[in-house]
Amino acid sequence: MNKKLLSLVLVAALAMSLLAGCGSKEEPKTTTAAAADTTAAAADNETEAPADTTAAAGDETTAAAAGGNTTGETIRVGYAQVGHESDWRTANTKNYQDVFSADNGYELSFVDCDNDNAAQLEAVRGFIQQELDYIVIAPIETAGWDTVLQEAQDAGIPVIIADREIDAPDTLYDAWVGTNTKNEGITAANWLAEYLDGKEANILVIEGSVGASATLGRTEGFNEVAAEHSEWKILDSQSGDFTQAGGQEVMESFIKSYEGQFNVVVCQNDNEAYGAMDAMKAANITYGVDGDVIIISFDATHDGLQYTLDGAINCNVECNPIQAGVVEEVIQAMAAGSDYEKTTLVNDEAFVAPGITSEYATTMTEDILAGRAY
Ligand code: GZL
Ligand code: ZN
Repeated sequence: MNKKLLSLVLVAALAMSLLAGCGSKEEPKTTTAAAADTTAAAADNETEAPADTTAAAGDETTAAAAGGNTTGETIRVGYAQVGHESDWRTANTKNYQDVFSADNGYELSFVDCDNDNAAQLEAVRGFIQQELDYIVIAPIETAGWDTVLQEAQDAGIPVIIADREIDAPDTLYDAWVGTNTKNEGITAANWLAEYLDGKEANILVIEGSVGASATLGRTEGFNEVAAEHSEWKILDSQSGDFTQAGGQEVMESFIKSYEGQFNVVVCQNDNEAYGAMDAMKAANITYGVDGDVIIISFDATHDGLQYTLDGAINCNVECNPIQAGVVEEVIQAMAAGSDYEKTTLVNDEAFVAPGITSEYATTMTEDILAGRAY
């Protein structure tokens, strides 16, 4: 049994499918649970999952059962969300609004912190003042959390860190639910090595938001594998802030400095890839499976996978935004006073354009795209 199949069997045995809300482009005002079922299977790559994590639990029925507050009283949850910078973020926000709905027995205080650290700390302090029951934080940056987490702890409010990671002692928060972005970076580089098969790579990287663990992880993971390939050169690496405008701007400046010298562009999320494609098109630079430039992207959102299916993006490494169901199960366990996992890893996989077969990624098909929930 090949490694990928083995890991799929392992993950299937361990994890159940996640309940997923359907993503939408606009910031949803109110939402109804339009849940579809996605199975998050892990793609195998060279590193181990971090210690003491469990695969995301909760198949559709479990999540539906858990998709409801069984304590008999309304639970007040604060969610300090990164912002609205990307399609990934929109899908993540909608998922939280679907799961922590009034119908499900919750009162969700949702704050879109617009990628602003100060606003995010203020939002958390606001949750503490309102004496909410639980605080969930998707941290914009890894740094600067100790003081406010101590304040939440002193106020006796459990805190769940979600999506991204923070640089703080894990005694300062009660649980973590998210993805392993270093593994995502490693998967992307492992795929590139397989695809290039020894050929040279002159690589440009459009990084995510400065100081975000997703940026740090993808960069660290990719660079760790890149260091094993003397035939690769990373020409430049700049932040596109996880936005389409940022991706376009950085790609335009890269073209000015490196036109004709690069054959790989790594975009640390789909929205940056859309911007990079616009910039390359405007400069008559071809990309994708039939082009001169290989594009690697992250997130595997709906439009990102459409571009992958179309061959415009060669490889797209998923980062699963559908995490609210797992966060809810942690909150329900806390409310019931029962055990819960301190860290829960939401599994990802990777996808490649039709015509590409890979040990590290699944070849895209119409059916896969049709079956995706975001
Ligand atoms: C990843 C998440 C990142 C996505 C981006 O876990 O934090 O933030 O990759 C999003 O699309 O903006
Ligand atoms: Zn090599």
